[in-house]
Amino acid sequence: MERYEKAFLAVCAAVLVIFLCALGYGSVAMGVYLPSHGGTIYCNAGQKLRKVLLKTPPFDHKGVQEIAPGKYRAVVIAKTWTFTPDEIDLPAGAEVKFVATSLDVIHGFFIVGTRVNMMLIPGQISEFTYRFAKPGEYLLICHEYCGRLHHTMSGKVVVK
Ligand SMILES: [Cu+2]
Repeated sequence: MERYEKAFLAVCAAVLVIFLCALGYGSVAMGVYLPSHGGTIYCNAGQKLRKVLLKTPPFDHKGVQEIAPGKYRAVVIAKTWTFTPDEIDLPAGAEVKFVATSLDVIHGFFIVGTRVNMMLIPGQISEFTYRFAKPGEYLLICHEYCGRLHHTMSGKVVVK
């Protein structure tokens, strides 16, 4: 084997090891992970997604619910160009599981300054768990272009 081939293989192996270490560090030490798929909302032929969704738990009770001491669930529905509810109030230090979906087109669900970043697809349930350690007001925005008034689609998370 040529000397340059060995050097090239060594560089490739080193780059692979560095990338795997970065992936491991990000997912284990920093807690970065993809949003999970919370399920699918099925409609029969002729049914409107809107009617089925609003009767399907947990979307029949939108908003924040305490599911265990210090643990909350925030159920949010996105539609052009609003989030319902558009204000989510939480106590500092609480762990919250966002459960969200879209009624019409693909929307984004991004809370600025946090790792909460999901895509909301009609008929699909997106979930993401996060702990808000610091009190403050966090901006919630749609970051998937969803039409003419996309830039106005926002909400807030108020942590006290
Ligand atoms: Cu949008």
